[in-house]
Amino acid sequence: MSKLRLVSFLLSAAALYGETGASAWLRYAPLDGPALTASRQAVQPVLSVLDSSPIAGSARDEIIRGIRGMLDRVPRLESGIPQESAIVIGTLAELQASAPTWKLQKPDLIADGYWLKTVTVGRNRYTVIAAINERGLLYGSFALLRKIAIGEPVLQLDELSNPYAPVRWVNHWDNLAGTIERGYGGRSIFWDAGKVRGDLSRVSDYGRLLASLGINGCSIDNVNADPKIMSPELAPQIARIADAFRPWGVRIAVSVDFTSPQKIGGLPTFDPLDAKVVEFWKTAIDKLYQSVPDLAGVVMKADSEGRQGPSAYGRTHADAANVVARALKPHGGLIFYRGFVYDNHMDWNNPKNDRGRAAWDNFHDLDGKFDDNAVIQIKNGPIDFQVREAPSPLLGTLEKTNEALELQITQEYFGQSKYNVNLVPYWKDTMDFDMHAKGAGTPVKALAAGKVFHQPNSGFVGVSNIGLDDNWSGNQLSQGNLYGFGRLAWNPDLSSKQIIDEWTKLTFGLNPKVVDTIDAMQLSTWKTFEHYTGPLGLQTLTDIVGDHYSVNVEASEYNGWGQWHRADAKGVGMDRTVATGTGFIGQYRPEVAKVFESEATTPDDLLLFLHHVPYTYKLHDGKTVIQYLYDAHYQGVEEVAAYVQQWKALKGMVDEQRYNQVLTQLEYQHGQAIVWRDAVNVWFEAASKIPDGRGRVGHWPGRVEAESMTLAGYTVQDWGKPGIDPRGIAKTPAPGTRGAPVGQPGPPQAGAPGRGAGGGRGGFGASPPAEDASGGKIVVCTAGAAAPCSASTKYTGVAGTYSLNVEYFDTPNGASHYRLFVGKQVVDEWVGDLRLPSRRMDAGASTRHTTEGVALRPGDEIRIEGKPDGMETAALDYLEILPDKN
Ligand code: GCW
Repeated sequence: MSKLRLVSFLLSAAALYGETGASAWLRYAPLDGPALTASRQAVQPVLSVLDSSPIAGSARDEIIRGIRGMLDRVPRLESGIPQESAIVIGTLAELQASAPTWKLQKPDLIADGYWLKTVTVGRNRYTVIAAINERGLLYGSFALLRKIAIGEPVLQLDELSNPYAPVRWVNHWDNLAGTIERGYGGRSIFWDAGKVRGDLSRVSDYGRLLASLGINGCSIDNVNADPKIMSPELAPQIARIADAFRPWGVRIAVSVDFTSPQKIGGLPTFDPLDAKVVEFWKTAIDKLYQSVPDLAGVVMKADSEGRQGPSAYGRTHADAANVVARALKPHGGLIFYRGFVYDNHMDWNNPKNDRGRAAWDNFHDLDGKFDDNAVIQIKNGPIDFQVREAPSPLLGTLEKTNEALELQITQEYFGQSKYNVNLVPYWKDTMDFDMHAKGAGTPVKALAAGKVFHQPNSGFVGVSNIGLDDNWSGNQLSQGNLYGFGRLAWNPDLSSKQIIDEWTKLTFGLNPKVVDTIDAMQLSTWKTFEHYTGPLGLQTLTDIVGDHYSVNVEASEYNGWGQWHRADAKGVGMDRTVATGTGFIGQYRPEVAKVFESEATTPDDLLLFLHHVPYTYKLHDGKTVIQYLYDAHYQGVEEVAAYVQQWKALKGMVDEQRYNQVLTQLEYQHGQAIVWRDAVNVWFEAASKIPDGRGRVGHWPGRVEAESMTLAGYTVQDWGKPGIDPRGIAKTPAPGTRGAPVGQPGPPQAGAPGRGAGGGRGGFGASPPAEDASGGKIVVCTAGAAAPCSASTKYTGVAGTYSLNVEYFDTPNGASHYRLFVGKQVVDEWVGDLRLPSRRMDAGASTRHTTEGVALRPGDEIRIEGKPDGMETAALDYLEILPDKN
């Protein structure tokens, strides 16, 4: 074995033992078998790079790194056109100059696009990576390496790939302090304690990941912008970030605060039409360009969620965007002005009020009034990245204005970094939706890319999900969402299957069993999540005034945030029809509106997003809405349970470290899916008074409620009766009490988990909803760590081997210690020290610990001992004794 082979053998053995995930999809793991033979035959270990730019330098280094890793060969660098088979990287102009006889021409190639072409001259075969600009060379190099890594043939190439849209950006909601709003992958790679980090090596690594997907822009600070981002002392620091990204062809942008003229400029006003304000923006932007000459532009959130905007002076969003656009124009910069503008103090009693209308109401009249370097950045749905929304009608409305589709890669409403939800099928669903903006055949993707109305500065923006965590995104699987966003931004015509399959192979290798299992799982996770969180367009029934994570059916109601689902005793759903509802449906083009206006033609999965129907309303297959809700939640749980089993079957085929991490994640998700199922189903059964036709809701086999066990030290806490908040059933409340003091939700706190108090029974400070606890009660141990509490029960079933599930509450303010006994024997012990998003004892803190293979005989005493820690009370919800599956 050569030395190099030995090294790579050792490396791959180590890889099977443990990978951190830091290499993400750029692992360049050694190939073997036919894939290795074929690629070695096709790819020459000789490389010549005709272009001398730093970006082409990145391409060169990447090719060397990739071939070394995958093919166990160290490419030899040559210049010009080698007289032997080689990989040749160069722009078309350079290729034509160096190899005129090859006559390489590709008129269709556009900026950033690439052409992989095999040229055969005599016995020499050249693998050519051609482009018309440097970025294209880099993107083409990554594309070639991707093909090799996933085992595609590269012997005879003739592949042109152009980007679908010029704008392929990520936004970061990173605060200058280093926290990240809605970030679940650790702290910011850019910022710390108000400054740019000293060590920006992770920024370079990130630039490489972005470049591998063709992402060409990145905004580096929160859209809830700190005015200090424009302060002169930060400019040279920001320049360091731009320097770290530049070799990867990623240009930076900054999010700016609309009140900067006042807060940073010291002016008495920030009126966009005031001459001094105009001057401020010009000078401030000029200064930024002195430090970052290739700044891509700025992002702006104004008049939204407590941020000030042009309405303060009676000006329009066009006035606001244009004043900055004009300052950017001489430098070629763009402003992304966010379409996410709505009133978060709406009266929830008024059935005509609808947050869903807001983007369109605010912007459609302004079409044509924005400068040509202003882009309206529009979220995919009209509400806010919920599990399923109809596409924002504004996407199909603007004809004379650049627009960009904003997608959220970070899983704010999708279980954050705790659940496995691959968002690619969800995004595809929106992108492929035909808006009929100019007759049939105008899908969202084409509109967003400016193809329909010929807007040149359009495309896709994703709110990124990465931080300093080793694995970037807080868990191994969420990396697939950044990958998927990038691939879709490059080519939204790729299928979900293709994108997920690539990602799986790049991330977990080519073993067919591994690939098939992970592909199938990732393709289905969005629908699974929908099943157990918010089916039929009900959206996510999550704690929208709190952590955006825990189940909390009523948190959306009785407050001004407008994420209402209006479930009451008789029915559920938002009536958004023109005929009787908010009129939202009228914002679509007539062909789409016609389908949505009628319940009968509305697809079932959007029914409750668009209509209010009785619980007994029959879906297209004849099932009632209420029964579907029950069934879907059971189905979701079964699907997650199946993921656990499927993953277990991969033991030994995935490196141990990632195998264990993913298994823990899926098992946790399974427990949470049960919490969601029970809370939602119990709530709807209580509200509708229609029992589950299959008799499952409220009847949980094998469950022993903690409050019914024999308690020593533990005391019972009663969370009340599940069901509709009294505000929801009050027929004629006293004047002035309706919709009133629900605690004015404040603007979102940077880096904070929620939106402050308020809302249904979900706000911080309020007690958790009763349905968050099985049976509405839990037990808590307030005795302190010195005196552990215990809850015991006598087993009365038949003898056999069982799984014991203990449902307990894991809050962030302590690490309680648990022991599980059968008789005198300790059969398991664990510590409640997960870092969960939930900040209090509620459904989000409710956690399941499973002990498998426990032999039980009638009469055995099962005892749970809980030792509290810090503020955590070793609280228990229930014990469940289920026949062992194994
Ligand atoms: O959904 C909301 C998030 C806020 C975010 C806002 C936005 C950056 O909860 O955290 O603020 O969207 O998109 O501006």
